[in-house]
Amino acid sequence: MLATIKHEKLNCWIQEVAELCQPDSIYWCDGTKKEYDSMMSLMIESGMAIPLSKRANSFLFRSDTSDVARVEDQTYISTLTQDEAGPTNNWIDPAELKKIMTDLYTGCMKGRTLYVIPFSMGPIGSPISKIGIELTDSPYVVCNMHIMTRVGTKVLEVLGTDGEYIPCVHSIGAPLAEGQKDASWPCAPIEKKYISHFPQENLIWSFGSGYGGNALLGKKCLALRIASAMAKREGWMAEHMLILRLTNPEGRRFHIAAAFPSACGKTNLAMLKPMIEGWKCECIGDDIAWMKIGTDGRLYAINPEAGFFGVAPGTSYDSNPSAMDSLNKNCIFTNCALTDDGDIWWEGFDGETPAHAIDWKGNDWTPESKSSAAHPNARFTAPASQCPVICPDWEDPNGVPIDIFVFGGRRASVVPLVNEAYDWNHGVFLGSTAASETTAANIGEVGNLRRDPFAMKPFCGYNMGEYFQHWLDMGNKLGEKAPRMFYVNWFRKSPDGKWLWPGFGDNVRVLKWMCERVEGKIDAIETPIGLLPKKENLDLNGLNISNDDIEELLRIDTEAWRAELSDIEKYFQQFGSHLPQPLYAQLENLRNRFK
Ligand code: GTP
Ligand code: SPV
Ligand code: MN
Repeated sequence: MLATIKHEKLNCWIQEVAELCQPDSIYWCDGTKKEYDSMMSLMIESGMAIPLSKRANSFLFRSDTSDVARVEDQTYISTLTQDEAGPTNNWIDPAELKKIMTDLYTGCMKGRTLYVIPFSMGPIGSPISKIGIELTDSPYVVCNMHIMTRVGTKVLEVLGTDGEYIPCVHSIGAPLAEGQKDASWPCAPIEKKYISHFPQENLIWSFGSGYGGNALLGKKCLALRIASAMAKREGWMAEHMLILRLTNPEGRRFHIAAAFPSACGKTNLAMLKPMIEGWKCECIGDDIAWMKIGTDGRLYAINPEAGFFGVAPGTSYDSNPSAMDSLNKNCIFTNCALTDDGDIWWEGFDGETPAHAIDWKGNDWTPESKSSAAHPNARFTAPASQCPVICPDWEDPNGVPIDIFVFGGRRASVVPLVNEAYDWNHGVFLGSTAASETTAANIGEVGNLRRDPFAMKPFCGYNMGEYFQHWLDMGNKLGEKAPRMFYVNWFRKSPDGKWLWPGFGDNVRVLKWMCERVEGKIDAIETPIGLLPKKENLDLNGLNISNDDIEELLRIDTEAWRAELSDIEKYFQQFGSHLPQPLYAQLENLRNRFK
């Protein structure tokens, strides 16, 4: 196949990487099922993949304990100046970083195969889509990329002899000496992991990790960090957002894009099973949205991915039946527990807790064990096409017109269930000040409150202050046709630590309120922080929730908000001259509304 590729630049680059990394062989991926199956067979043979007797063509993997999530502390935006990367990104000078990584890459694929993965983010050939080529020494990555992106020969056909692509280099950083037995999850030690982006040359270099967003480079690296920088230059948007279509009982469709931080509810909302009669929800995407202004002046979104890389723990028929129904076949499970009858299991799974299982580290586990059976960031990789509520238009190259933006996060207190922005700039203020408790999706402490603006803190490929300006600019361009903006918090707790809001399928009640606001059917209460629902306008039919809890969910704690004001002021300071003036004005307005 190599001989048929007449793309000189591509061939030269592959040659260069091969000379540096010194793999035993080079293999071009064609994206076929046959290829997937043979790659999986190799991994079963080596002991890396465990076939699951209960789920057709599905496999369990257990990662190294150092390699279980994204590594934000070792993720770099390497622009010419540090100022261009901004205060929220790690930065190393490009020449210096390339030197460090070139040393690491030298000979790093010895004893392994270099796989060439041509992939498309977005439907192949769509004007919004982008082509990437990932070079990796991990067959696990190849199989995951088959599910998460569109891989194969067709991509090369679109590329032709001089088409543009985003080069993505990936190595697990674990060369094999002759005769050396491979680890069941080879990777480099934590201090040698580097996830590097060179947005000014659209280049990605990843080393040392085989897990998730560190290794499946089409996802966070290309579709968010590199794409966000391209989008800024070219006037479109690349966001950490789910996309869904909600149809009301009259048949009117609303398209909603929502940005919540990692492990804060995008997959669950994207596939929600509405708990109120007559409303229908269809999933378009669960993690990333690429959006462009269409010829009619509205904002259109596509999902650049082809699969779900979803958080496993907590997923059940009770919380997310459509996700569960997507997992019956053709899936990859990573760091889940294995039951004695050959199925996967995790905390929050339906039914009885197994009396015995093998935990994610490969050890015996019983309900008495001190640690969890699945890792909190255990994930499933599932084809989007298997989701029973996938929208028939999910692959429409033109995308769907967005009516509503939702921002949010995990806040045990302060932030109410829902509020609406007064206008676009106020919405940008809400997005830019979003805060959330940290989760297991990143290696590091869990439960610390931090600002995660637009859920993009780990994913913005340039100066966050300039990114805020881009949001303001998009609002100016969209004018009257701009989506309406809302802020939600499903995670408010009572003083004794219980969720106040049932969440999941009941979140449709909040979405219904938003749709009725957009239709102009209902008015709202003006408060200092935004427009809040009148209690009687929230559809709580069939919901067993006390009046006190509803009051608490909608309560504005003035003292807590005053503290928030000074915290936002401090937070804004780090952006210096990059912070757009209108956001200072918004802060001033908020302060005044509390007077
Ligand atoms: P990434 O894939 O990391 O970007 O995450 P995500 O935003 O898609 O997160 P996901 O939907 O997988 O949610 C992860 C966690 O949030 C799980 O533990 C869920 O059980 C929990 N969760 C999701 N929705 C709700 C909700 O409405 N209420 C509550 N209480 N928990 C929720
Ligand atoms: C996230 O952490 O936001 C994810 C998982 O969606 S990963 O692809 O690993 O980044
Ligand atoms: Mn994500």
